[in-house]
Amino acid sequence: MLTTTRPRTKQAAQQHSATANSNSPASTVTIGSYLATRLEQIGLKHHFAVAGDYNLVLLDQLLLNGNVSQVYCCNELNCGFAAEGYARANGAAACVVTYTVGALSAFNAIASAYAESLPVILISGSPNTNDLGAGHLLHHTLGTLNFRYQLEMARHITCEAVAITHPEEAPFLIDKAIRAALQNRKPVYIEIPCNLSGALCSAPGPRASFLELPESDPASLAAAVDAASAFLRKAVRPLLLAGPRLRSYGGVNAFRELAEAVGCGVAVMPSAKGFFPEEHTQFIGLYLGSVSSPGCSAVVESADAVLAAGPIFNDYTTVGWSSQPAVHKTIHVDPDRVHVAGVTYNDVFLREFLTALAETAKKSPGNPATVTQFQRTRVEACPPARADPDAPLTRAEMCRQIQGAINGNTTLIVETGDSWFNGFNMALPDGAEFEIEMQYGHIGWSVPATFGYALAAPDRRIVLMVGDGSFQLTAQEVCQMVRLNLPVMIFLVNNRGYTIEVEIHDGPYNNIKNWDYAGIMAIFNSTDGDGRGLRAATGKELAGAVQEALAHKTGPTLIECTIDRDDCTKQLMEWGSRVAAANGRPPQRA
Ligand SMILES: Cc1ncc(C[n+]2csc(CCOP(=O)(O)OP(=O)(O)O)c2C)c(N)n1
Ligand SMILES: [Mg+2]
Repeated sequence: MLTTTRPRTKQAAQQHSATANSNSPASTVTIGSYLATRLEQIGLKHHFAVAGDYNLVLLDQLLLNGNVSQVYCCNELNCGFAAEGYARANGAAACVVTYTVGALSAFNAIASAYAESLPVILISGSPNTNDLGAGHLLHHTLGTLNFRYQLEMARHITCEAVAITHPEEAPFLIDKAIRAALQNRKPVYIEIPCNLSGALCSAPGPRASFLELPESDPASLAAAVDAASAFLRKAVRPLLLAGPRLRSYGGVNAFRELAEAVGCGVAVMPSAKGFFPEEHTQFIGLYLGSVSSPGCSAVVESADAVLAAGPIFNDYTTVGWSSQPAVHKTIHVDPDRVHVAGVTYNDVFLREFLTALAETAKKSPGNPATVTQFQRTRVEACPPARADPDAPLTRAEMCRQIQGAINGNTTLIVETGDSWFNGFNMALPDGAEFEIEMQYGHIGWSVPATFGYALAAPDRRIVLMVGDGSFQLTAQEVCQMVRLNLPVMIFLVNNRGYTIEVEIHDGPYNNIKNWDYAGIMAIFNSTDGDGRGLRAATGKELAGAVQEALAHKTGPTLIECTIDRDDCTKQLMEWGSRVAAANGRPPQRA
């Protein structure tokens, strides 16, 4: 018997009944085609893939859908990160890999999507159902008769993991997983046996209710809003702090509305840079404890009420636990609950809470005390001086020139390393976006993630800053930018090592083999590519390279910027020493 998927909401029920009529009597499609339709319906124009015999029929089925292009990656780690980057620009993403040898590599990137709250759908081909329970040993496995381990491992790094074992249950399981990803803003896992991708199941409706976020408990929401608004009203110096989860949980616009209703100063956490316009009159800077942007930390730390929306306070963002707003001064808004001065309101969802609080705040007069305080004490940043064009390139001159390439249509992507701090110091004009993977912090993330992001945002100017050490992990994926003619600008910072690690704790392990990074582009181009690899060892060379990169539209341009090994930001030096101190705390006695 074929089942049809059952809608859960009124809106979906209407759509479903329209579908049921148009498709009746129960029409059928292959499981692969069902999945392709669902991917299309949730707004994907691409999915990422690496082929393997357990997924080949599935890839064939997905190819039949002309509205979702199949995009290939060099390996499954990169494939997962490409999807992670795509989800940042597009809201969701999918990647398809083969069993174990592929999936276990992809898991690292899927864990990143979990940490960064991005709905990435990982689809893995798996063994033929006839082999399960038949005592057959299979390739690409552990060489045991256990074929459940991959599903069990996936459960730890996804919010839903399903394995299809019969065509009849495929529509239900696929929908269940996709709905979970979109509602929780976390990755999910779908396992499809190689002999089922082409098997028939019931046809999908025109659109399921995937995008509906869960609703808050009304009483809990009202109580949280009452408590938070009283807390903000009685504050002498209220302040808003944007956190990294704000975007994933749909709160960016509501946050701005709330900020404008309260009229107070607004700071952003590092991973929330760009979530509030930097040119806004209420913007007071990037808050990162003692290495915040100028004038910001004094205002944040002297505020008597801080509403932190979707924050992540970890050892890095608190600068080795040296700066975390005190609980009694804080309204802490999590994706699914709110804490007001330590009192928790459950089942209150971020976007609804911020929207309702903004409505309430509009009824009271604003309190601009923290904006005034910031303006009184701020030191006008003087534009960095242009270096002697023939002098050896410095980090400061490199950043000055990269800043010049950033406009309102730019997305600046920064890799783990001193590129984080260089990125924090960049000014974002209105419309510019900023991407960072600071919770997971996997070096090498940025190259495939930039590839994925660039595919999803073809009209934006994509600028990547990546260190030499990070680049060496995932460099191959630049070839996919060449293959698809993506005009990404890559600033490869060659400081001959793991400088961020040098500042935390130095040793011989922080030295790396030098590469001819600019020369690598010729290898990726081979006979048919149009990537450019340029070298800049002086300001003059960099200026010429930037001009060439801006004009080059038929492929990526990698500019290898050579700077001194110790030429790093002062913020990295201080942050590094504090993180080292936190890492080095001796074990506590009971
Ligand atoms: C997968 C992974 N392995 C190791 C690390 C530890 N780690 C963090 S930053 C870093 C070095 C980054 O060096 P580079 O990209 O050259 O940046 P720089 O600070 O030199 O600008 C390392 C090894 C990590 N974050 N992720
Ligand atoms: Mg380096």
